[in-house]
Amino acid sequence: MITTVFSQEVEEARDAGTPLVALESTIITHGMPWPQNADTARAVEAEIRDAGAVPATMAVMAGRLHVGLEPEQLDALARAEGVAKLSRADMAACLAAGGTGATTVAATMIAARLAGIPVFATGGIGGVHRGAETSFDISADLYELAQTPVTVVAAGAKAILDLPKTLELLETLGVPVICYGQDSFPAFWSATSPLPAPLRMDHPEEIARAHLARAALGLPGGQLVANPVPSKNEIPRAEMEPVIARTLDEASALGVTGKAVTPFLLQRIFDLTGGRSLTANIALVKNNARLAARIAAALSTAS
Ligand code: PSU
Ligand code: MN
Repeated sequence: MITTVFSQEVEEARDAGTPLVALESTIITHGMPWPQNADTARAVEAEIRDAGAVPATMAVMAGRLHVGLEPEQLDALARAEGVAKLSRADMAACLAAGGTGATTVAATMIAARLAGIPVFATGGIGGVHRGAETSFDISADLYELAQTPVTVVAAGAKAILDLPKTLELLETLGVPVICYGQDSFPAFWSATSPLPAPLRMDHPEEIARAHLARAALGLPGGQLVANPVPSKNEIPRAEMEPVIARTLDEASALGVTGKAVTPFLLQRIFDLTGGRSLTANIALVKNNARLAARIAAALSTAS
């Protein structure tokens, strides 16, 4: 029914049993401006290779599901405009229509499961938006974590969100939130937050064992590994909060809703921080890629 295309290096990794790490493409098309998006995508892939694993960047291109992109495909996606942002609700429709779309966290988890890749690195997951009690804007990423068995390494949820509500919903959905090496939940651009870590682990091997234990218990769903941005690249919360509040006011004044909200906020935060938010974002994605590669290696020896 659907055509899956593996990149050459993913194909070789599958044959050789080399650990794979899934990567999303919405961060490339909707999360960062060109050309930093292309540079970052390449740098993140390189981090994974340096750690002995192989990157599998997911995307739908011309109606085919790509698991791993060739360098020229990655570049074309980074330059493309008007690419769809695909989540659980619209991924199949895009494939059926022969369309092209970038995968969010939810859609990347679906592709990773299909390809047998248990670990995925990104920047920050979507979550419960501030004001969700009236807008009902809650990312499908949370529900995907509840049902698709992929361990997602992120710097927490994007701090534009309502982080306490996001953690509450993750708990309700039975998603383990594992903070890596610290006792507080990271806040994307900021390494820490006042929110206590629901779970803490300090070793990739332990995270891998927890992933396997969930499967052994017959539990559906994945794990969120919340890995703080390296402290030298962080923007402290006290500095971020007024910026976030201002961009949220702008979004509501302009009537930005639905899928456009997250890309709009990220772009305005980039403008208002003079690009520092992007520097932090790039550093945290690379950091997440390194940790994901270590978890993938631990999983491939443990299973
Ligand atoms: N992380 C980033 N930048 C991004 C995203 C994550 O550093 O652009 C994307 C992810 O693809 C995530 C999506 O799934 O934002 C969430 O969008 P929404 O809030 O509309 O569900
Ligand atoms: Mn949304």
